[in-house]
Amino acid sequence: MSGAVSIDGARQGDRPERPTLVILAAGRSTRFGRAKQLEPVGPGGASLIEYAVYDAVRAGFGRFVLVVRESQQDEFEASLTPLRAAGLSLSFACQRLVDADLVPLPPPGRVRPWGTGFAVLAAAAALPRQTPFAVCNADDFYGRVAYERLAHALAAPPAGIRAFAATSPLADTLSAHGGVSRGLCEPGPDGTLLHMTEGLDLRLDGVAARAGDDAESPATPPGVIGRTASGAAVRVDADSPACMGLWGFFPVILPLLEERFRDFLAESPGIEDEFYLSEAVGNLAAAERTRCGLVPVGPGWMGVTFPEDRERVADSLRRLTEAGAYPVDLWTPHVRPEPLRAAQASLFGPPQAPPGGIATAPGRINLIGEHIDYNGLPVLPMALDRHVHLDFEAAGQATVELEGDSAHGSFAFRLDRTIESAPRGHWSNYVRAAARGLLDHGVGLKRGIRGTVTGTLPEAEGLSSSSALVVASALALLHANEAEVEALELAALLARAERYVGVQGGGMDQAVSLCGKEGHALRIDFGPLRVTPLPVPEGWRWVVASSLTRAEKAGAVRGLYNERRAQCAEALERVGRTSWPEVVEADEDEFASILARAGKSLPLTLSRRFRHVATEGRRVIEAERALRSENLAAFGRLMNASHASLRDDFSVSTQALDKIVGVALDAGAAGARLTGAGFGGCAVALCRANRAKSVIEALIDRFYAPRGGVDRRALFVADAADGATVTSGGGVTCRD
Ligand code: NG1
Repeated sequence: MSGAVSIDGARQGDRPERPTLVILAAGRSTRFGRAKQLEPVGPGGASLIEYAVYDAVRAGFGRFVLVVRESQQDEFEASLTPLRAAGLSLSFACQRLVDADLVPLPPPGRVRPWGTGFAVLAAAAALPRQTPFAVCNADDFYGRVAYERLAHALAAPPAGIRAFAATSPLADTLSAHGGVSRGLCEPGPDGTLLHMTEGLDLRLDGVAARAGDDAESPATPPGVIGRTASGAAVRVDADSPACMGLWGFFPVILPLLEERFRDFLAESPGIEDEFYLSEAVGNLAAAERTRCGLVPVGPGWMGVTFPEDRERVADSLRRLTEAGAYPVDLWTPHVRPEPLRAAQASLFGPPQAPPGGIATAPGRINLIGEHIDYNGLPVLPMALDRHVHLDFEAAGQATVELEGDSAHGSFAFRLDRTIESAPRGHWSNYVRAAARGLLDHGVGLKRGIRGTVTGTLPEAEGLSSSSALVVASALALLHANEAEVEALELAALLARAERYVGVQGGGMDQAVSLCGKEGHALRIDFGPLRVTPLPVPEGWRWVVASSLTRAEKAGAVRGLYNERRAQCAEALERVGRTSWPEVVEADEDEFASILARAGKSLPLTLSRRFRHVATEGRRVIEAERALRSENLAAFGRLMNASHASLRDDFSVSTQALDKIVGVALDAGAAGARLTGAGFGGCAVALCRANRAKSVIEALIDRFYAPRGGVDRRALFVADAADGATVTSGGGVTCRD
């Protein structure tokens, strides 16, 4: 067998099926001022191109084609020598203004390159005919997860899909230093691309400025404004999917692109007009000439459009390096990238080792039904489009070894010894709880996991980041051990397991994180656990607003929460009842008399706790009716009553939460209440879509601005999302 030994230890030529990465590096860096593609940004002096190659190798890519301007080729060759020295297959394609076949004559006055769509055509000759390829920009950092997700998509494309656009929420891709260009995606009902437009000069609209000018944390954006290539103004939702130039294709795209480029030339473009890849794929999708899947790639993306962006990117790379995600020197022989990971190897070659993957679990907001899950009463939460991600590989021995960001650090523990708790408040306790829960349930965990935990879900905000971590850990452990537990059974066992951490919680959070359904709230019943998805009506919006106070369940909140749980049990017993459902399901007269008797017989605090649980239980039943009949006003009134009860009878609200609720209602919300355990954390307001902007603006003006501003982690419009998954297959399915 011949062929150079590649960086991952495999022999090039052995696996012709490995995809190629095309790196577009011919841009002129006009806003940056110099050749930013080669700018050293990593702590060891590596450029963003090198990070792209490094991440792509680990995701299973086998060849690299750099598209450059002719005048730059020598500079690039010299600068990327270490990659060749490391055994990588690296070639160059030149992007010229004149192309023998496509553009035989030099266009008079044109200096500007033809654009990203043409750059891909320039690489065509260097691409193998049969294997898929990806395209990325040389001046963007997408992160390892992005390449892995794209590699997964290319390895197992859904029927008929031969193109993929990697996407992130638009607001996460803007620069604090000026307008940027992004592919604005319009997904169709089946989640594939309906259309895409290149948005230019995109920036948050004016409201951001009014909440303070903290460049690091722009205020919650009601929208993003910019223009199209033809000069038309655009305004899009800040959370809409944007493509930052990372794509996956099968070679059948090339003749279609060429056809579009000929059409573009036939329309006599101006000397500044560009043939954008985004527009070309968007038009092909709109004309149903190609189907393009959207691959969300999470929050890792960073771009360098302006010189000021460089410092932020350099700083993040330094932190990632300190956390062990990258070596300082990417290419020296003794710190080469790890061998190709098992999960990726199985995609592009025969399966070799136990599986790895990415376990993703959402947080939640509870719409109504607070502090009643542990009393066995139904609740009505929805899964959030904010997640914990656990990127893992199966470990040979029974050891769990995870690393978080620099604030959390890393830890390890063994599965084949008694799993002791870490000190109170340590994040590893949630992972330990998941492992203990599975082991206690009889699941054999012979293999451990090694990986990193990242996420978009703020902690200690009442959005259930703790349960999302428990769920993601359990899914990763199950997956690594090729074991399965049915979703509801898993939710129930994880609810019990999370109590190892010390909070005597109910079972709502784990169930919704596992069984959430996009566009739906979930009615969750207990004893036995059941879930019923209920569609959220078109035009209802949930505005989530943080009180800016952490509800730290590892701290004081733990005692307050457990105290309330005990008070509920005591109150029920003292009124001579055996179950809360029996109280809540009593007929009107009987219910009134139970409440009256409890009011007389119980000490004041217990009678208040009793009244909250009993009335909240009935509100959930009415709220389900309001949701089913799309009666927004009725749902809103129930939320208001829930908040008043949590504030006055259950004593879990705070002044800040009350203030948020008041401001949201003044601004036209139909209802608002604290969500989650309370004692800080978030409130949720329900409003019609056309009111969301004024509710957000009022919250910024009257709550956040006086407290120093807000960012989009703290104030956002929530969409109901699907439950947890493991991307490389497996996962769980939920019974409706
Ligand atoms: P959060 O908001 O995550 O602290 C807690 C409990 C829920 C439920 C709510 C109050 C856990 C894991 N979660 O949620 O079961 O009781 O409070 O409704 O303890």
